[in-house]
Amino acid sequence: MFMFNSKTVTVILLSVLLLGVLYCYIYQSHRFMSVEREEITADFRFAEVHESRSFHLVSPDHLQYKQPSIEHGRSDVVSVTPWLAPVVWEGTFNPVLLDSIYKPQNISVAVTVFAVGKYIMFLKNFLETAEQHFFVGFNVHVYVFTDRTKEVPQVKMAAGRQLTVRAVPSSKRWQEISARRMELIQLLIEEELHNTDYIFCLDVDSKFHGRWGSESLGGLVAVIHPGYYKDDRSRFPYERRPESRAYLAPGEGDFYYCGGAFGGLVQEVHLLAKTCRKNFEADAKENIEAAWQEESHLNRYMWINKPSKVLSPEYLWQDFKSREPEIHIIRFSGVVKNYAEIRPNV
Ligand code: UD2
Repeated sequence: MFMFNSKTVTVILLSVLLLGVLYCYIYQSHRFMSVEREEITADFRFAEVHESRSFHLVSPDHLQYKQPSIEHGRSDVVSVTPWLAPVVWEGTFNPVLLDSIYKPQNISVAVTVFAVGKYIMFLKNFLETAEQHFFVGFNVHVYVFTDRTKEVPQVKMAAGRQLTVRAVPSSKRWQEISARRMELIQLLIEEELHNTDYIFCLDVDSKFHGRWGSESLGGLVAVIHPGYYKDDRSRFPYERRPESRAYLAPGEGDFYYCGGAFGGLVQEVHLLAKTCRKNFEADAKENIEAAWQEESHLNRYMWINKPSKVLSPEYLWQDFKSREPEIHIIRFSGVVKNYAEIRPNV
């Protein structure tokens, strides 16, 4: 009879053990890889559906509108970025054509607006003027974040438009209220906006004066700040301390974008909000607060992730500024306010 000696038995046992370990490792890594692949595929499919909707522009047959010219147009302003994103100015688009492309898509647009503490006083004007000018005729869902839920004004809204109030805690620091918006926008998207196409995040101390509609739709949408658009980039108030995750070095940056208005496809804004929040919080752990809180992080984000549509300062003017010749229309503007009176801290 064939007999195993103890050496052979040890070798066999070790080989079996090794094979077992190898099997577990291969099995686990295959599982991990397929989960990752599924997530990527799912994300991709989600993006694909939205992308195809935003890129596939179907115009109704027989629509009559002014012939577009290839020789004449706005020559006093630049209407395309170096990465070939449109910069939207009055006179660069046809609103009737755009609405007739987007209305049949039955798109939904969410709006976030924060009215914490005394900023509740701006909400009525914001909501009333939004009814008159913001995506008129579209499905619009306004999300108001406030600590004064009982003071939210009753504003009559047209069919297809609705308002939801979300309670948020008060804060003793305006910087925190402003900056925490990214976190709350991220959570709102995760919790409620699965079936929403686009989102715009706007400052409450503002009002609409003119059309803001389908011409503003895009993947990632930024608004050029009215205060700096004629300045050299060295004068932009970016975060300049290299320790901060919002840092932009001299010689970097395209435009200075507003923290008071940005938007785009829901999944794009989700990534923006999540990234800015993460960077803001990582900075906070090291006791750094960027020069202009979330606005600085947004500017850093947009430097790397170029907006696919840029809105001119018509989309966020400031009432205290005198009108410039290239501004043919003011669509949305920040009202004049007394910071000392309305902010919880100075
Ligand atoms: C700029 C930006 C703002 C933000 C800030 C930096 C524009 C036009 N504005 O404005 O978006 O990036 O710089 O942090 O780009 N809020 C309250 N309660 C408060 C304080 C703020 O609800 O007590 C909310 C409110 O929605 C307000 C927003 O935060 O509109 C921004 O605060 P702000 O208007 O005081 O900031 P400001 O004027 O410095």
